[in-house]
Amino acid sequence: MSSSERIRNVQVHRPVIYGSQSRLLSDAEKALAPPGHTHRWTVFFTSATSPPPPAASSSTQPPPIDMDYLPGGADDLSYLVKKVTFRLHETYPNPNRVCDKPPFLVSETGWGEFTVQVRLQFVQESGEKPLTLSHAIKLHHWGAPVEAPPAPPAGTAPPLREASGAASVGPSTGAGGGTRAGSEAGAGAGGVSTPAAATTGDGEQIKSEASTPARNATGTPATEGEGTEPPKMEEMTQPQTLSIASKYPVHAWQYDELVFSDPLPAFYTLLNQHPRHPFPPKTGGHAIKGKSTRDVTVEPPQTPAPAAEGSVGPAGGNNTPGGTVVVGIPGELGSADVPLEYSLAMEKGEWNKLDDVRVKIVEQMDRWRERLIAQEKELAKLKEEMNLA
Ligand code: SLL
Repeated sequence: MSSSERIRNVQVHRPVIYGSQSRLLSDAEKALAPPGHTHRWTVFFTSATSPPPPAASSSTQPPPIDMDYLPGGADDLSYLVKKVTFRLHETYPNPNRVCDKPPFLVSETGWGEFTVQVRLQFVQESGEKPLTLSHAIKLHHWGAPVEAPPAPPAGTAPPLREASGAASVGPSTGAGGGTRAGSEAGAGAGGVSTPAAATTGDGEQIKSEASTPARNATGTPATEGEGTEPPKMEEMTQPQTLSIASKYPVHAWQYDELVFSDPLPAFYTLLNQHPRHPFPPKTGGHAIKGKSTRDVTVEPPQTPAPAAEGSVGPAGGNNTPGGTVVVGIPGELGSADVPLEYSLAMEKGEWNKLDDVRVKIVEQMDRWRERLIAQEKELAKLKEEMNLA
């Protein structure tokens, strides 16, 4: 086989994460930032597996929240990715930011949301065309804001009651406790979505952001299109009541897979020399472990919370023995529910969801088939009657 001849019918997948993380600026940061800037955001592209969490400390205190935590990165993708260019909004100086080695990220301050183009260029020997991903940077949490209760005495944190009931807060990362028996075998790689890629005229592939499972399904991205103008001075000087959620980082990232079809032999060898790190079996609680300070205890809803089952992750719903339901940030349908790290359990959960849908489709087809048979019988009967008449 010549070195330029592609290996047919072979596909190699490499799981990645791309998206953004953002948070409010502290007062000290605001003083140093350009006028009107309210947030720090980081847009990034990385391998999907997170490195193992640091060894647990002997302290009984939960680890402090890492306000700038980014997931993934266990695999160094530089064997594969030569360059990542982030195309920012034109209000930024030099909007084309090039990273020619990991970490592939841009961190900036600003006041408004916009969509960033993430252009991946692969190593020469791959023979792969550049791929442009698109990501909408999020600065604001989703869901109805929950106002902070009056400040508790120092050192205490009263339980919060959530307006809409905790049941609705469960993310559909679809993993963990909700996985079903008997479907173990199906939970292989590739059981997760592989968004379609389109090709532009010049042959470059453009991928639009795939619809993300839970995040887009619940809540409204209420602030889309907001922030077309910098905040006015009087708004900035007005003391504002901040919702609890607004004090936490906004996570807007997604799992995806780079899929290389019919690779060149040299590239195939290269890919095989760099296998991916597998996901941990379960989300190990990276920056935030178990019932951390980020979790808020709310009273259980009237009816059992179906969404609390089958979800994991630091911000996922979790039934605790005492009957309380631990959820993510109240008022947060969406951004707080994005898992901080991906696991095999989540992959399995996604697989189960697909499997459930397959079963439903087959049932639907059976129903339609029965209807068709009945109607064909009816038609035959009517025809016969006509012939007799
Ligand atoms: C829009 N969503 O579509 C807006 C654009 C631009 C954000 C938001 C910082 C730039 C600067 C910044 O936050 N730009 O320093 O002014 O029109």
